[in-house]
Amino acid sequence: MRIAVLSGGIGGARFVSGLRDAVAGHPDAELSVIANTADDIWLFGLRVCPDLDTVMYTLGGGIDEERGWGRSDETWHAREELAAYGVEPSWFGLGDRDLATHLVRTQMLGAGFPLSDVTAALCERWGLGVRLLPMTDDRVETHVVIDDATQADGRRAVHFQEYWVRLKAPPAHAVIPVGAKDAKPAPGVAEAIADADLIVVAPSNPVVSIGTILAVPGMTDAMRTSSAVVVGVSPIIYGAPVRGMADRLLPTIGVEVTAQGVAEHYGARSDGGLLDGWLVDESDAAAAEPLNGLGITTRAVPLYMSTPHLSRRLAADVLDLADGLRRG
Ligand code: FO1
Repeated sequence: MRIAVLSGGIGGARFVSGLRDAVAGHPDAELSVIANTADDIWLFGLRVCPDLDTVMYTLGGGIDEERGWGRSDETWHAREELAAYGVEPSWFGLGDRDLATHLVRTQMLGAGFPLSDVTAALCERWGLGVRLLPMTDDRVETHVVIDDATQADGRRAVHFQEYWVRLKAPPAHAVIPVGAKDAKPAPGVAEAIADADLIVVAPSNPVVSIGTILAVPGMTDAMRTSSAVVVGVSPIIYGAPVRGMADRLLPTIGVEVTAQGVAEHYGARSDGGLLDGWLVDESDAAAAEPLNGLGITTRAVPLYMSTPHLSRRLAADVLDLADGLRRG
């Protein structure tokens, strides 16, 4: 069974880890993870790819579980030295072990390798057991428009990482995936979607993770024309994101911060949208009836992935719903 997963950062990585465990028994299971790269940032001359690294470290067993990003057993000497030199940005934490990943990536990019080759090379070390693909090898960068009284029009755009890490996600007016319209899906991405038996939209941020992946021209058409069953997992539980800032960003695209609102935003496959099925938390069971009415087969299951066992169970619920949809 070929499965393609659209994933962002921490929530998506935890879900993919559970899915890999859930299909461990299926010898014919092939898992491809298409990760968001619009969070990526140049820092001190190094290319940092947070969502790719979060999936790589989580599935490779190198993640810092408590933070959900960066490396376990991390030290911060380089960061302290950079701060001692007074160089900015000091608000983004680059750990010493994590720096090695960015050094290798930057060296390979500098030698002319595309991000997809670099990612495959880095993943060699970690033995993920899944194929990790950047959504594109081209530059796509999420900028967020926020208030700024010092500007003539009272607004300015900041890189997503500054918005999220330094500014702590203030109210936003717009989210712009800069460069998206000129981007192409990375090698293997369109095929992973076209050849999939199941496509899963992971419980990642619908605006700056899933939204940016879908902003790459060709992605939504590939999903709509794929013969795969498409099942999504709500990133919103009882009106709030499990983590992150989806509640701040969904209003910028006019989407309600609810499990139902996000599903309606992705749309029903039968209506030209993306979803065949949708999982909501038990606390959002009331969303099932209206969504079923829209043609999105919806089930209420426990969505919190606070342990690997729960991630595996959620993944099993996705596979179960997909099975039911395939049988028709
Ligand atoms: N998130 C933070 O809140 N603070 C940080 O200092 C920080 C550093 C960092 C370094 C490498 C990396 O891969 C991720 C890092 N993140 C940090 C998380 C990052 O902002 C988010 O994981 C994604 O961009 C959103 O999914």
